[in-house]
Amino acid sequence: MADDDIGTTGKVRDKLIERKQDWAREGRLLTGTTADPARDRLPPGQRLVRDWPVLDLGQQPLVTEQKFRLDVDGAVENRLSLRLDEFMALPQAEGVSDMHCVTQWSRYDNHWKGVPARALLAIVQPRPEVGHVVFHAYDGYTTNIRLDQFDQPDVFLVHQWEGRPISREHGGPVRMLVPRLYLWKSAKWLRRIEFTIRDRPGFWETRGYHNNADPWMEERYG
Ligand SMILES: Nc1nc2c(c(=O)[nH]1)N[C@H]1C(S)=C(S)[C@@H](COP(=O)(O)O)O[C@H]1N2
Ligand SMILES: [Mo]
Repeated sequence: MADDDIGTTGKVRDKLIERKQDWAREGRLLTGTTADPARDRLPPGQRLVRDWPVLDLGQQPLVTEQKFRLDVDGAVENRLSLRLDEFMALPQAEGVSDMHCVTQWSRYDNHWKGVPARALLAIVQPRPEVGHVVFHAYDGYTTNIRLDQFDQPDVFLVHQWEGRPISREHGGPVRMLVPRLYLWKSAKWLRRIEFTIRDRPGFWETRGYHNNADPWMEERYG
């Protein structure tokens, strides 16, 4: 399967995607309230979990060190195409953040290690006209955010969770972490980061999910 081609052959997967699209149309799980992140740590309609649920399109690519490549391109001054050891040699930092999934679970105090988005920005230097970022993954998944949402101190390209390498099911060796947006914006099995001038909605964004995905505004669908 090509990197940019979501396989649509799996019947089970088609059913799963259809069901989620139906939920989006029906506005399932919406409480109709909003909250202030400064006051309310838990966004509306969410409940806390202690484990870390696994959600994806049902296919978990095996991205070996041998196979791994991370391309950073689009409208940037300096493009990158990194092997895993080259990625690990970029500036690293640790962070603690909460996760919020549109399927209603939240998990507090996750410890991460990885490359801060801002460190990457300093290296690749997006051109002034860049306004958006598209993440591409090894399973063909894509998702989009604005540049100002990427350019935040708590956004990381992560490779460790709770002191251990991120597991295959959670998107290892390297996944995105954009903790103040619903978790579908955090692409697992990261393959490519593309800086774009115009917005390009990704896999779920073109299937009824909200483009902006702020949990405190309950931007689940839209
Ligand atoms: N590559 C890829 N990334 C993905 C997905 C996916 O299907 N493929 N699913 C998204 C969705 S809908 C969610 S809720 C989170 C789940 O991450 P987790 O399985 O580590 O909890 O991953 C997001 N990133
Ligand atoms: Mo999700």
